[in-house]
Amino acid sequence: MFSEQSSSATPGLSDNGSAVSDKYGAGPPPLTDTDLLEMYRTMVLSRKLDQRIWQMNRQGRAAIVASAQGHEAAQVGAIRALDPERDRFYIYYRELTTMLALGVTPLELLLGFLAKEGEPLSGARQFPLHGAIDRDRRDIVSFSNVVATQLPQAVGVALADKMRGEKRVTVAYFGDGASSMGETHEAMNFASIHRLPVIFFCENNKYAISVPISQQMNIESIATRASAYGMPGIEVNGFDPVAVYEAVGAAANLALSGQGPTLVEAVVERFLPHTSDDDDTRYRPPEDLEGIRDLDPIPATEKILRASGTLDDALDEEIKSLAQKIVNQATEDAENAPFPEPQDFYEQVYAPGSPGDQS
Ligand SMILES: Cc1ncc(C[n+]2csc(CCOP(=O)(O)OP(=O)(O)O)c2C)c(N)n1
Repeated sequence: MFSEQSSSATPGLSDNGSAVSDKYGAGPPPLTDTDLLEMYRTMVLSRKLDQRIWQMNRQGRAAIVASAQGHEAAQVGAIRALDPERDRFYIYYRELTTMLALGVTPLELLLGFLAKEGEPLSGARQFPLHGAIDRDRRDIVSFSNVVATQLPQAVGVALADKMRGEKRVTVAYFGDGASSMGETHEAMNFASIHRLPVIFFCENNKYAISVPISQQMNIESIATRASAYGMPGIEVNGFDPVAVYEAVGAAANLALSGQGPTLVEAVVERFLPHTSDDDDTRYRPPEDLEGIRDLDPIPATEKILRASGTLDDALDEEIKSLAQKIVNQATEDAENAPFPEPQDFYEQVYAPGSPGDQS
């Protein structure tokens, strides 16, 4: 539970979080109030950016959006436990907060949604958040929209890291729907056999587009599958950024100390439809949507920060208006940016000199 009454030294640390450290040994260092405040800033920025992109979609300016609203705490908590410069991130399309937490700017993200030049993942030639950012900055990869393909890719790169003796964690992000794919089985099985430094980070929002989790699996918790592969499985409340930090931190310690992969399941809610292209009221019964916003991790984190005296009205107002200002400026800059040159279309598609190369 996301509980302010926790007896833990860390405000808001959930029972889940403590249990993880007890069970899996050394967890990450305790978060300070300042850490949590910084995570809150990222969550607020992500929400405002997400709202803006959604609005631009409705205005016909952004072609498609897969919203991260409801996933912010899970994504920010996970990155906090990792090292953006050391680790590798095999994301999927719903990782807006992850991207911000990794240092990708709101402008760079908006350039992707508006298909403008300068977008760092694919030069704006792909679905938003698809492509790759290379090691010079961050190792962020999302080669394909085909669900679950990123899992075996992440495992392959983790195998390479292990063979080269490089100490890095590779995180494979995926949803509950992707957990039903054959690739997920293959990736987890292989990673466990070879004790690869991988974190399988499942954001379970209980829907794969219109398919509810009850029609995907006959189990309560995706994390329980881990034992069948011989690896730890941790289920955390994905609305609690501290619990997610604890779980991913414990998993990262296992990976870095040669003890192999972990499956972390962050249970969240999808506040909006799957993407801007569907209407969730057509397939989610009203009682299913009712009250989910009451669980919103942003006001919940705000409450904890206020209770610890870290946040007051003035600072909260400053954080929210700064985030809005950043988003407004990024929107203006992205709208003023040019579209890519048509002749660049084949760049980064074919290897230079290969038969398909037309650059
Ligand atoms: C192999 C494959 N099948 C179907 C699709 C269409 N599709 C795109 S996203 C998606 C749902 C994925 O749901 P989930 O993994 O739970 O992630 P979420 O979008 O809920 O975060 C589907 C079926 C696809 N991209 N690839």
